[in-house]
Amino acid sequence: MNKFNIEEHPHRRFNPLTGDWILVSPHRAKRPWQGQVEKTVSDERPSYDPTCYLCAGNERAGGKFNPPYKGTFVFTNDFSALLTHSPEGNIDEGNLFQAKSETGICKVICFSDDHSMTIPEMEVEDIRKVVDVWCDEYAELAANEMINYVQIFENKGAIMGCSNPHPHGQIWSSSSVPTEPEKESKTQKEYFEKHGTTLLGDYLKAELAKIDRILVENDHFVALVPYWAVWPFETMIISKRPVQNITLLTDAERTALADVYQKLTIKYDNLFEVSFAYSAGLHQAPTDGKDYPEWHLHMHFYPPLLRSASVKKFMVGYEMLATPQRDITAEQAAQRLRDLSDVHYKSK
Ligand code: H2U
Ligand code: ZN
Repeated sequence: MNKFNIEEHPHRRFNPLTGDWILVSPHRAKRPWQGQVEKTVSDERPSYDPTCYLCAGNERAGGKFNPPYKGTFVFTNDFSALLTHSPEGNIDEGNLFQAKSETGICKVICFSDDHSMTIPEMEVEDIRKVVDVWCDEYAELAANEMINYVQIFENKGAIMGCSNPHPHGQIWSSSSVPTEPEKESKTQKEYFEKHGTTLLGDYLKAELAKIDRILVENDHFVALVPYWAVWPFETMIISKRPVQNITLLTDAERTALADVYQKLTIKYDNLFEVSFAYSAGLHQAPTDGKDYPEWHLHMHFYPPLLRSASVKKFMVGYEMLATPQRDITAEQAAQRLRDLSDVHYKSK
């Protein structure tokens, strides 16, 4: 029997942020592919679309009109998944039937008045305005006694179920801490109590010493492929300074976040020369008024594409029933992304 080689042999990897294990099968990456043939779809769009419910001045479902905004624009989701005034209630029938009423506030953020834009095609100074909106919204929602967690996210691309190509993101804030941040809260607290430093601070230091999973680095942020990535081109942005939430970022750090967000998404677009779909979002400390020194601000990117502009990874079968699995290793994915140009393919 030859020696275990992480580049070649099936293995499990641990995600210290969630406590989950994933399966990696590097030997399978060599298997032949006879799948869909690529067809190039043009994604050219006008700067203004009279039928778009996010463009300035247009009517939304439900009859409200967007103002003639420039830059960013925030509004309360017309079809909010959470409501401010749902009645309080609790069902607890012997542990097996539990339910609790839940309240919250959902918002939509237009990143730009330009319908044709996407984050990787926007200027850093304009993405910085999006970061500023995130900060303002987080602060406002955190000040609301009802809200104990603020989830800021971006769902990009029809393949991710995004309903409209107009550049936008969402915020869902709630009275409970949802499942994923709850898991990360627990693991980060345990780590901080044991080591006195943040889990992601130590992880980032170790990654910067290794280099092989680093994609983009500026003075204040790093984008990398996490060791435990599940999606083929999953990445994370981590702040170099451990901060609990975005409102604690300095002026220079806010711009650096906009910069790394742009550079990472340019690499994504360049991978298959297509506007690259993903779900991305910030993870930060709960907003229940307590102090969370263990919480380290970061952003996850979960893109579904695997092999080309249209061939996506399916989380099905074994993944649904047992554990997530990937073929190409995190290091191979990082290498591919790192080798790509920092200049957007459309502007070449
Ligand atoms: P996506 O980012 O997944 O496409 O969702 C867009 C959101 O916009 C969605 O949550 C909201 C939907 O409820 N929306 C409005 O608030 N007003 C509208 O007129 C249409 C869509
Ligand atoms: Zn639009």
